[in-house]
Amino acid sequence: MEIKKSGVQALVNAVSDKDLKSIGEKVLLGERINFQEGVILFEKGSVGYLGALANFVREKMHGDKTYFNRNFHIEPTNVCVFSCAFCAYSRLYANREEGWELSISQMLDIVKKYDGKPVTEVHIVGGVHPKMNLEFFAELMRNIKTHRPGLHIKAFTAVEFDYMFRKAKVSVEEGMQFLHNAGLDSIPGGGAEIFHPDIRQQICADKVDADGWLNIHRTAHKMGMHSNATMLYGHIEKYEHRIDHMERLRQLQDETGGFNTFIPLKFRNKDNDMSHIPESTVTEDMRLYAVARLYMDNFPHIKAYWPMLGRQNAQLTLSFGVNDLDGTIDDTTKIYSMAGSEEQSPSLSTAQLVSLIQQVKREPVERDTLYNEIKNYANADVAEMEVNPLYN
Ligand code: V47
Ligand code: SF4
Repeated sequence: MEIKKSGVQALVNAVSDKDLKSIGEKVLLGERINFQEGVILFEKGSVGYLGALANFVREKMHGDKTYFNRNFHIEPTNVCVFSCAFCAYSRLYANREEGWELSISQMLDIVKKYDGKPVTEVHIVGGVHPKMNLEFFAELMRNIKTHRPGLHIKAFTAVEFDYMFRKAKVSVEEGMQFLHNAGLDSIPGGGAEIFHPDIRQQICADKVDADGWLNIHRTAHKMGMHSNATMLYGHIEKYEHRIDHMERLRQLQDETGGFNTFIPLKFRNKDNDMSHIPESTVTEDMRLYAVARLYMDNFPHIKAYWPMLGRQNAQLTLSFGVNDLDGTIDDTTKIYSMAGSEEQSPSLSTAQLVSLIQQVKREPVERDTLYNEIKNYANADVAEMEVNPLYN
């Protein structure tokens, strides 16, 4: 570790820009960088410099460990009352007969498909359908827990919570407690997009605002639940908006400590009302991941969601601050593929995920949702795993 520090130290010493040098020195000393410094990193930091600093922090926190979990997704519906400009779902409301909506028993059938398989988490997120209310989802939670009590339920974005609580006329505390009692264990990070109102007004004006999103997560944290946070980047936002977004999350994390993971989501431009906007380059993606690792100093984990980036770019992020690759996912439904992600029906076997991580000389570690380590695959033989049904 010391040798690596001296390498980054030499890089910091050699950089001629005085702002980048002083930020680099702060990072090496483990000091927090401020708003202005975050913006400077975006404006002036080369991909190489940002990557070296972020990798230094990543390795100081986690060494080569790269986490993943064994999970599957359920999307209850693709119909949505909101009209986010970047989302392929939002068009469907007017023609909702073309969309799908799953009943509780259909969703339970999906859960049952994994009986006997060593998955640890179900991730449930979808559009906001007016008929799927608080009681419906509480019933779903209860059914899943009755069928498989040990399965961790990570479900619903703050957008879905906000709608179902308002419709049921309950407070955030009451609604969250009700779902928690029914079996909800933790909360994924969706719906955050870009918090700053100048951008939010243009891309998703009609859904929960920044304070509402943050308050839902604060409430969950205070009940002892953990959650994730996302940021949809690479569209019309400026560097200031990205740092503003990260700053708001960093402040809430200082207050509650309830976030596990920050997940930057790359804007994909297929089949939505922002299709005219070009997607960000891989270089800009890597710079973003690196700044996220540097700025979000109180977030234990930075996750690359591989279906959005593609597998090879996800591997690359592991040198730019990322230490988590989400999971096996097994999603046969549509939100990402509709928006143009690399993966049409994202799913990787455990053997494939382990191999992806080993190929770039990192240490694969299977975790549960709360980052308890389940198994270290540093010395695993992928060829053997591939013929073992436990890993496929
Ligand atoms: O909030 C929608 C995004 C999110 C597009 O917490 C798009 O573990 C890119 O939050 N281009 C929902 N992104 C998904 C989400 C998530 C996914 C995986 C893991 C976790 C977690 C959370 O999907 C939405 C929105 O930001 N999204 N459309 C698009 N065109
Ligand atoms: Fe609905 Fe979410 Fe899509 Fe917005 S991003 S239209 S809230 S599914």
